[in-house]
Amino acid sequence: MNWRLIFTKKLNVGQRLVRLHHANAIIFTVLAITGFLLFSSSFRLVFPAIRVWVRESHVWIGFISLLPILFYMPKMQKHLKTLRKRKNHRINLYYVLTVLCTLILSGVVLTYHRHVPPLISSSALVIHDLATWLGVPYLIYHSVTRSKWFKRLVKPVKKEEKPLVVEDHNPIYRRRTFLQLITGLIIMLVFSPSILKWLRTYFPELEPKSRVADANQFRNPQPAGDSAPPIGGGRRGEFRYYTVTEMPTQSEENWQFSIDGLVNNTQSYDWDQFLQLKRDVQVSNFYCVTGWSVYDVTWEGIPLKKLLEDANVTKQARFVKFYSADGVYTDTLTIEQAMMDDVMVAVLIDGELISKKNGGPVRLIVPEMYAYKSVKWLNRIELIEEEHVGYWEKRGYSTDAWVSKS
Ligand SMILES: Nc1nc2c(c(=O)[nH]1)N[C@H]1C(S)=C(S)[C@@H](COP(=O)(O)O)O[C@H]1N2
Ligand SMILES: [Mo]
Repeated sequence: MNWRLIFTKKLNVGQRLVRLHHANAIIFTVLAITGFLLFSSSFRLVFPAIRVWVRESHVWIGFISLLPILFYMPKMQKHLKTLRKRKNHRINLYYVLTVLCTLILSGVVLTYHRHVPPLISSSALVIHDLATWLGVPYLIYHSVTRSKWFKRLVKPVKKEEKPLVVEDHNPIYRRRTFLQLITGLIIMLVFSPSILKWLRTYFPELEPKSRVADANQFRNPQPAGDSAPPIGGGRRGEFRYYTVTEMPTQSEENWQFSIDGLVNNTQSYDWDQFLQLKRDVQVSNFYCVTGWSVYDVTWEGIPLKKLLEDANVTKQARFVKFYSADGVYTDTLTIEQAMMDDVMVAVLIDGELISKKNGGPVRLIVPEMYAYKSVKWLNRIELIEEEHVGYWEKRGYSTDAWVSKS
């Protein structure tokens, strides 16, 4: 296609609509692909280094996708007139426009999610996902069944074309309906695993039983009175389970937790010793920088402050580095941040052991910062002098992880 033609005056409305339509189709294909990469957990595993770059591109192209729609707006009246007698085409048009506008609006909120309350960004993410899974398969179906090669497949082009007769028993129509059905089925098949994965974040019951049963076989300690329901519990929202490696398998026998580096008393605990440490309960919110949040989560664990006091940190230490049993993920806090009262080395959620996919048996919780600070499968804390740059920070996430309180 020739992009310049979109802007020239010589075209009539019909031709312009076709050009806008093509521009839109290309832009949304790129958005669908980049969006899918951002959603995909395999992408998180295999290409973490370009994740932030893909997100930036998705955002920019998202803004560009506004242009064809803005150009279209003045022509909409005329377009609708041409569709006066074609109800299906009109419904199609309204549907497509609704999907596009919903995606763009929720996308803008997500782009600036650090400036809006978390409740709004969580809703925007749900809406963005919903519009994606309800809209994108349809948009693809629409593009395929309206494309030239599909039409050629239905009705091979011949020299002397006769006008189509609109009758149900016309073989061309039957063939078209059949091919449309097949196309629809193929698209649904391709999309269903992702849609199912998305639905599972909201309906954990959909998870196959074998995966719900937690592989982590640690002994459940006695929860504090206000940790388990009915006093504890009551969190709102769902976790999306993230990992950048295979989830590490840990067992009670070989589990080790250590605090070392610039401390006077290097500490090392096995599971029994770790459960002897005095635990607190806190209810806090959990914010992921991609826009989702879980509210009022009841965690029970050892305040980090307490562990650091036991280890007796030396004057030289300026940063606290956290290691994961996955062997790859790390992050850091300054000593001052690490000493905040609500930073917790958590062992229980709602009075039960934290599940493996949720980062158990032991994970860090830093409620006032985005959750990329909350290292899962935490097994080592090292006190250091020079700043360490964490896993995601190295790959483009902001070193300022504070959640704005506005
Ligand atoms: N070891 C490890 N810790 C991690 C991550 C990870 O991939 N690996 N992801 C971080 C991010 S970005 C978030 S949002 C939370 C997600 O926690 P959840 O998987 O329990 O929902 O864990 C954080 N801690
Ligand atoms: Mo995150």
